[in-house]
Amino acid sequence: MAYTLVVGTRQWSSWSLRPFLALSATGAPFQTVVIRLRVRPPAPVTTRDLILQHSPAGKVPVLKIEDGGKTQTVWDSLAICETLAERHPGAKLWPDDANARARARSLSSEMHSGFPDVRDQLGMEFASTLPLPELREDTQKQIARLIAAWSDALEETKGDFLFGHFTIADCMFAPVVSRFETYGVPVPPLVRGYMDRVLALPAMAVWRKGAQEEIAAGIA
Ligand SMILES: N[C@@H](CCC(=O)N[C@@H](CS)C(=O)NCC(=O)O)C(=O)O
Repeated sequence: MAYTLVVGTRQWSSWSLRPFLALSATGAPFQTVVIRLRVRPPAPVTTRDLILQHSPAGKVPVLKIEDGGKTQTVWDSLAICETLAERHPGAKLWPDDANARARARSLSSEMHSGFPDVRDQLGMEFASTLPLPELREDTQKQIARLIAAWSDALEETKGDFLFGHFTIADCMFAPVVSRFETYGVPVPPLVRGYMDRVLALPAMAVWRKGAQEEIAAGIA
């Protein structure tokens, strides 16, 4: 059995970071294939051309699972995380408690389908520090919701991560942690502590090194 995770430019690909963290948390060995984002026509080979070689959906991340001579392709960040949780129960990628698991799934789905203004105004620039732009009212409301959601979970579980130990909910929010760090979004101490623990994860350091290399190579 072998895993290959196809991701986008690490400086920018917030969706790719999520399953990268989940896969890293399983402890399973895997290979990472990086596709350069934002290569558009008239380039002879575009980002889209390259992604279509891996998935008909035309988006990264994509997980390829080679098992017994067959290759299973899984695409979309949350579907990949769910698949990893099923395949690696020992990694406890979801909380054990059914109520906590339902909350973790709700928060993960809320992130997956929401916060459009935060994503638009505070684009992920993983290894950079940038000035905070003037925030629209909707962006401010979404930031307040993120801080409230994280604070509620941290107060309830009193753990290092949203549901005590590291779960898919933390993977789903890690790109937002990165955005808050990049743009210096003001946060209360409880959230600051959470952000520091996410930023200090070994897998985040691996991702950061990749993003720094992309910047140095002039491709991000
Ligand atoms: N809902 C998808 C979103 C994936 C997505 O939008 N990925 C972007 C990169 S972060 C992409 O592949 N863009 C294709 C392109 O730039 O051509 C997921 O959760 O995986």
